[in-house]
Amino acid sequence: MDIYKYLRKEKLPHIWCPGCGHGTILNSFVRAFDKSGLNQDKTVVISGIGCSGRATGYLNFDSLHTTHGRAIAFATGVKMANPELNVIVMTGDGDGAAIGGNHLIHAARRNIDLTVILFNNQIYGMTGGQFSPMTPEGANATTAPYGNIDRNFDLCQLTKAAGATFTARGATFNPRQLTNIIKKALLHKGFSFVESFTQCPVRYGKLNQTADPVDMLKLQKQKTADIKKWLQFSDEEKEIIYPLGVLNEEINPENEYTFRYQKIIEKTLEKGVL
Ligand SMILES: Cc1ncc(C[n+]2csc(CCOP(=O)(O)OP(=O)(O)O)c2C)c(N)n1
Repeated sequence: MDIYKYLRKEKLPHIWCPGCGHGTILNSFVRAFDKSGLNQDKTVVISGIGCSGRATGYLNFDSLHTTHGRAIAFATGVKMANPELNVIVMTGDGDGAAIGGNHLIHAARRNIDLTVILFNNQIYGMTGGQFSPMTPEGANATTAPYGNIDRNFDLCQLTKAAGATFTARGATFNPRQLTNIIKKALLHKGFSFVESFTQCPVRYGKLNQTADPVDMLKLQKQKTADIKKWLQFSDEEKEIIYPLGVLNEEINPENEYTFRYQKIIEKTLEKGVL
């Protein structure tokens, strides 16, 4: 596979710190896209602001690098204007779950055909390590030097409850699984949400005694389990271990937002309103 077909070589080297996992997600995305058979010229990648937001700058697709927390709002506009396009959002846990959390739940509620890939490094990386809604309880951040007291979200459960018809979780320690998950999400008709754990040794790790990226990958492995195995766990184990894999998939393309909107357009045309 020619990976450079999908990358803007002139934008490299990237800005990500040594040991950062964001490049692994980008790599998994490119491989997933290649396997999906989707048309690169009919695909738009959209991001907000953050280290994760830089991903779209490195991708050789039509792209929009938008404002912090608003990638899904822009993506909704693009998809509504041209439902033929494959519209993909790349966002961070701050961008997508804090300032942009509102857009995330409403896009899921509408079941609009977007694929959202959320780079969860459990912190605001770009701005220096403030805690995000995904910083674990008890973990340190520059704005929580004595430990974070907030509980964090389960983003897959949140988006599923809001109406997402595809939710999945992956992690950078297992890029092969992540690639498979992203490919399935890309091909899903409806709102698909993929959360990927990614290590941030510089902003998160240094404050939490895990500055070595390899140790962070080992920790990811310890704190996660494949969904098939996870389902056998006790309730106590399920509280502390995250399931990986496709967690929810409902196939009903007629329930998709732009499909339903098209029906309204047709109805008004029939009645001669337009
Ligand atoms: C409206 C607005 N508020 C705040 C900021 C500052 N800001 C830029 S990136 C960012 C957080 C990024 O964290 P995350 O989305 O988790 O991405 P990461 O950098 O960790 O990949 C913040 C608060 C901004 N650019 N715009």
